[in-house]
Parts: sequence; structure tokens; C-alpha cells
Amino acid sequence: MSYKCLICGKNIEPFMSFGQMPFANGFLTPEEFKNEYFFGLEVASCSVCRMFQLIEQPAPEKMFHGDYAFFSSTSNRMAVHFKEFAENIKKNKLKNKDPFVVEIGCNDGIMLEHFAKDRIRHLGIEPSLNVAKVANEKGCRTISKFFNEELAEEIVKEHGQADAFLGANVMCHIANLNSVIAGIKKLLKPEGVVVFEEPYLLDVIEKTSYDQIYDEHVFLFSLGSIKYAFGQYDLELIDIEPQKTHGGSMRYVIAHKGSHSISDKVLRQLKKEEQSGLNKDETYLKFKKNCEISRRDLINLLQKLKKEKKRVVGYAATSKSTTILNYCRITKDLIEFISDTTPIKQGKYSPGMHIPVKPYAEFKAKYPDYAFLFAWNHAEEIMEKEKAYRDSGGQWILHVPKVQVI
Ligand code: DWN
Ligand code: SAH
Repeated sequence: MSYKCLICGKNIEPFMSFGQMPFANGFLTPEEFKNEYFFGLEVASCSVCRMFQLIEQPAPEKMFHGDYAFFSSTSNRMAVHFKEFAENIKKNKLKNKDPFVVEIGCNDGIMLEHFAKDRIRHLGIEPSLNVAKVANEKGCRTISKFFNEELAEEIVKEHGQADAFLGANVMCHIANLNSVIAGIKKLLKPEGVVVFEEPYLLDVIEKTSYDQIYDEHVFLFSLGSIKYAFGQYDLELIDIEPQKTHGGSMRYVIAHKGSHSISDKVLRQLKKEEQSGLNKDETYLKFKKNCEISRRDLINLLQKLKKEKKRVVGYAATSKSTTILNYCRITKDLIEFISDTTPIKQGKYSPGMHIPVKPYAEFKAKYPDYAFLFAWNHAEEIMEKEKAYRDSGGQWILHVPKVQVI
């Protein structure tokens, strides 16, 4: 069977399969177990444009809908991060009078609210109706649609072109990225900028953070692949800013070709990607091996703790945990339950492996011996608020950058 690259259309071959996977955010009730949806999670790196991508993508409407389980504002640190992101844009990128800002995937308004409160003309595009509702309630003007070229044309007709087109952890979610970029080309003012940040492929490879790979993450970007994808539409990568968020992300700044000067940082990072082997097939085969080692070490550790009759619970029912649990086939006999602060996930079961998800109060009520930190990307924030767990003798299990107990 041959597959086509979603960006350049050339033939691609999967280099790794994670097996059958459910939706990462498909938390479910026992009545729903028998109809649970699974798909083959396989990944490829296109040898022409080097876009890292899923071979099979579930339909967007199946993942992003009125019961979407992820609310951005569950992390205080991320709220601070997005306030800073918005302040940076306001200060440096909105020089015109009465600027217009568009954000796609604005979720519960975690970033957009900082434009809304300053009465800056803005529009949020958020297909998941429940989270879009929260954004609207916060005063963010948000429509519940999927962004694509057609919607961009409608926005231009109704609001005019945008000074800034923003996104965070959303561009990598959209399989028809070419249509999104074609839309950006039309929506962006001649001197406008596109600023978005997404998990960075080089961090995933270097940390073996394979849990960033799941249904919603259709792509993992690098500068090389972003340059190619936007270059197809005469859009140019002009600047970058590495971010610590989500275990290592990259913020990309893009503009119409020739409209802005290009920062030296872009060239330097492109060189680093080349030196790190992102353009070589063997890098991906090595990554596959590292994932297998990580899986073996994690299963061994959990089985050892089970033999020692230790209590192990999961901390945070993240999307990423769905990949870990299903790839490593970790069931309730190894992890008693997963504690999570999101009401919509509580009382349900984890996708695929059906581990109970319980309110955070249950973690506090009786500390386990070990907590598997599925939200390792929020480690600083969580470790700081869980000092009492630590003081009681509790230990953390981390699987990134390698399986370890701390
Ligand atoms: O790209 C995506 C990122 C931005 O967010 C989406 N596709 C989905 C989601 O990924 P995730 O679920 O892996 O995100 P987080 O932010 O790593 O995890 C959020 C989950 O962790 C929520 O269910 C809340 C929970 N949590 C918790 O229980 N206690 C989070 C924190 C900080 C806590 O202290
Ligand atoms: N920006 C937020 C949310 C990231 S989760 C943050 O960083 O925390 C990804 C979000 O993108 C979801 O809320 C999802 O509904 C939205 N999304 C998915 N496809 C989209 C599309 N085609 N257009 C706009 N938003 C989309």
C-alpha cells in the first residue's frame, strides 16, 4: 500500500507503528466500551519535504466536537505563558491603527482574552463547541468552525484582512494544512504576521517523548518542514523562538515573502536540524528503537512495583497518556487510577486501556507510593504544588527523557 505526503504529495512509507489506538481524548463510560473507535497509529517522515506525519488520520469532527475533553486553562503556568504571548504580540506586532487579530484553536480563550479585554478587534476560530462557549463567555468573539481556505475568504469578506494570525498547539492538528496555509495567504495583510507555536520535532526525537504522537497531532513540525509547507504559498519563515512549554516547542513567525527581513536564528536552527540528522531516515529508525527501549523499561518498572505490592496511580489524564498506556499495554493491574482536575474526564475511563479517571481529591485523600506523571510537561508547576506528597514519602515516575523514579 502506498501513501501520499499530506504536504507535498510524494509517496511516503511508515517507519513505525504504535499499534491500534483509540482517540487520545476519548474518555468513555463502560456502556461505550463495546463501540470504542480504534485506528492504526503509524508515522512517516517524508523524504522530500521532511514533514513528520501520521499515515492515517481520524476525521476532525470525531476528535473536535461539543464534548472536547481538553480545556487549556487547567494549567496556571500555561495561563501565564499565554498572557506573555499576547503581550508580546500587542507590543511588537500590532503597529497599525485598529488592528485585527485572528486566533485559531483558541480553546477556552486562554490567550484571546488578553486581546478582548483591551478591546482589540479579534476573532477566535474554535470547532469544539463546549470550549468555544467558555471563550465566548469570557468576552472573546469566537465562532465554532474549522479554519480552512474557504472560511478565510468569509472572514476577509466580513472583517477584512488580519494584522496577526495566531495559533498555539493547533496547526499540527490539521490534516488539510495546505488549505489552512492557502487561507492564511488570503487573510493576512501585506505587512501582517503569522505567529504560532507547536511541539518541536527535535525535542521529541531527542527526549524520546513519543507520547506527543496521537490522533490529534497529525504533524510534528521542524523548521525544515514548516519552511517547505509555507514556501509553497510564497510565505516565508522570518523568525523563531524556542519554548519550554509542552516538553519543548517552537514558536514560528511567518510573513509574506520579501515583506520582512529574516533573523539569523532561522538559518542557525536549520543548520542544527541538519546536524542532528532530522533529514536522515536513520534518525527515525533510531527513534523507533529508543521508543521500544522506553516501553520495555517502563513495563519492567511497573511490574516490579506490582510485585512489591506498591500503589501506583497516574497523575493527569493527558492526551499523551493514551499513547503511553496503549503502546505499552498498561492496564488497571499496574495503574490503579488516574487523577485529573478536569470535571468532564472524571468518573470516566481512559481510552483503550479503561483505567478509571478520578477527581484530584482522591489522590490527595490517600497518597499512593508512586505517581506516574503523565503531565511531565507541567512538572515544575505540579512538583511545586505537590510538596506534601513528596514529604509523605511519595515518589514520581517519569518516562521522559528516560524511564526513572525521582
Ligand atoms: O496539543 C494539545 C495540548 C495543547 O493539550 C491537545 N491536543 C491536547 C492537550 O494535550 P494534553 O492532554 O497532553 O495536555 P496537558 O496540558 O499536558 O494535560 C492536561 C491534563 O492534565 C488535563 O486533563 C488536566 C490535567 N492536569 C491535572 O490533573 N493537574 C494538569 C495539571 C497542570 C494539574 O496540575
Ligand atoms: N490553543 C490551545 C488549545 C490547543 S488544543 C492551547 O494551546 O492550549 C487544539 C485545539 O485546536 C482544540 O481546541 C481544537 O478544537 C482546535 N482545532 C482543531 N482543528 C481546528 C481547525 N481546523 N481550526 C481551528 N481550530 C481547530
